[in-house]
Amino acid sequence: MAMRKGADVVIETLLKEGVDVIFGIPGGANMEIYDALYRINKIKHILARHEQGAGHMAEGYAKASGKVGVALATSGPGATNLITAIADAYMDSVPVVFLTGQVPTFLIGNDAFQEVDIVGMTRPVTKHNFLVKRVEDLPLIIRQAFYIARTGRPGPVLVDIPKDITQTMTDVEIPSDEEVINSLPGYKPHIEGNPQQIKRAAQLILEAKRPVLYVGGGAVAAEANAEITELAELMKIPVTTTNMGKGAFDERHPLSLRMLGMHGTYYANMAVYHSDLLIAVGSRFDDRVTGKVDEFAPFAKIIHIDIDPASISKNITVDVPIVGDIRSVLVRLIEEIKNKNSKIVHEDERKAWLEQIDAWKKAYPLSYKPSDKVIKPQFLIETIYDVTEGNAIIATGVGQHQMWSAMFYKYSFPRQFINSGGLGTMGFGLPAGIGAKIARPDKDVFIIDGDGSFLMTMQELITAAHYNIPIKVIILNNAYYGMVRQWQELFYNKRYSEVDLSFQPDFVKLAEACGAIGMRTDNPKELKDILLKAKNVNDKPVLVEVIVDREENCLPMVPAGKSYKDMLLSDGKNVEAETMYLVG
Ligand SMILES: Cc1ncc(C[n+]2csc(CCOP(=O)(O)OP(=O)(O)O)c2C)c(N)n1
Repeated sequence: MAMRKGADVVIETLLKEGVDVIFGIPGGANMEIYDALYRINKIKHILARHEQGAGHMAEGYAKASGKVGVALATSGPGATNLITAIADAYMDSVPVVFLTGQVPTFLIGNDAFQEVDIVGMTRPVTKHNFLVKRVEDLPLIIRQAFYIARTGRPGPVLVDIPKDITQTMTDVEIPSDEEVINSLPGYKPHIEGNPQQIKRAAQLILEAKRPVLYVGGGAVAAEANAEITELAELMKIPVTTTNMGKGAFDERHPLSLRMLGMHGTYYANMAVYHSDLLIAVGSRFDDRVTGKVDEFAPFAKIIHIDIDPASISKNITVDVPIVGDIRSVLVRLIEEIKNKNSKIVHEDERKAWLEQIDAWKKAYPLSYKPSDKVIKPQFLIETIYDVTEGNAIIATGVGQHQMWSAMFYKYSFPRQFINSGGLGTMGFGLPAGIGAKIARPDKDVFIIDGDGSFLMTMQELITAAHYNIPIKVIILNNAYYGMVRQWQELFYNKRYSEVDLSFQPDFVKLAEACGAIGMRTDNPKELKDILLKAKNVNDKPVLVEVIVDREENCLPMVPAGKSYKDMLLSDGKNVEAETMYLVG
């Protein structure tokens, strides 16, 4: 191998990994890498306007494509600015490699200019992290980082690279796939599930009277949507997905219960509450899903299929744990069921179960009070659904707008709904949507953002305009930190403490100042036309500010830590679950 700088090795290794785009910001400690990027000129670089934005762009790219995203920052403040995105990727199991510059090795620990211990700081929020100490280790470490990020339960991996390492000349070779795998003897994600447990699961599924499939983000990561649909149809099992699992099962399918949990549908929550068998697939029993754990699926046996052994029985004790790749386990499970002639033992009870679910769907669909005077947020989401014919990728910030986007847009394919589920990061939507559009230029990308969330990373609109990325940013403007206001209304007797955002920038002028197109409406009658106009712009970003009903609440809702029985419905009523159905 020829002699070249460590920085060139970084780029060569990224090329070997198939990286076609990097999101980042340069600085003193990563300047050699930027110089190599310039000289080798084979990887597109998107210059973010804040490292947090670069990190979320890499996440959005990874979430939309299934490939590993890459973000690059300098040492010190560049690296600390990435931390929110790193934590976000960790909570949502997003495969991203974060590369940070570091002060030269001989200055580490000396309080050098722009020095922070980013490896120490990110240890709790990375799947793994590395400090490169010798230039010879550089390509192997970067390749290990990619391998760890995308295999097993995916997640963020950080590689901290001191400046002198990027300057040192080396003839190190880029290691092969085999060398990478052999260099990590302690890291062997399970692929095949245990055959005995799969047999038990098949038997339980055939014998169940009231089964429910509860599908999470792991199913999206494993690209198991076809197998989930096959299992659901074969065994006539209703399917509910988590926020992260959206798109793993078509929400327009008659067996879909849509989302469960805090802002889930009435019928999903009732079905889980009354089920006698819950088949959890790539889901982690998050507290936003379970509410009060003792009252979550209290009558059900639980099967849990997951690639991550650490998530089994972490929050809820399960009866049949199956650790393995979700798609491979489901293929085996379906085979096993077919071997048993797919004979459902309690046909009549199953039929009654599906009828009961249909009755719940009819009695309490997702609903709101329409208006022709003011734009209802739910109507906004429905209109976006209409205008995009259900085909757009939707990215959101965090708050009411995120939950309305989860409820009133129907998702039919994996990687369609991109939002911050685990960390709940305001400011995620705009940069993640930019990353998603770069990953999927063939798709319309609508970013549905809250006014509050948008303000947290709004400078990335400049990035979108700089590269003529035709994203559609729809700001649902209620001039509040709406979700917090809703909690204050419901649980703090309307004491609205510090949630008023009515002192605002002029969003239309702001968009124009950033190089985007700006539009605004508060009129339900012109909403559709304005959204269509935005959809048809192909050469630059568009921002549409939509003034909505200010104090609309996002319902139904299970209050935090409560059970499904305490669900608040959109008509203001409470539910008494036991009275709705006789568990027999
Ligand atoms: C970075 C960050 N800070 C604070 C919060 C707490 N928080 C959750 S929702 C919310 C309000 C969101 O307001 P907005 O983006 O305007 O959306 P809306 O709820 O009005 O739709 C806040 C402050 C958070 N999730 N993330």
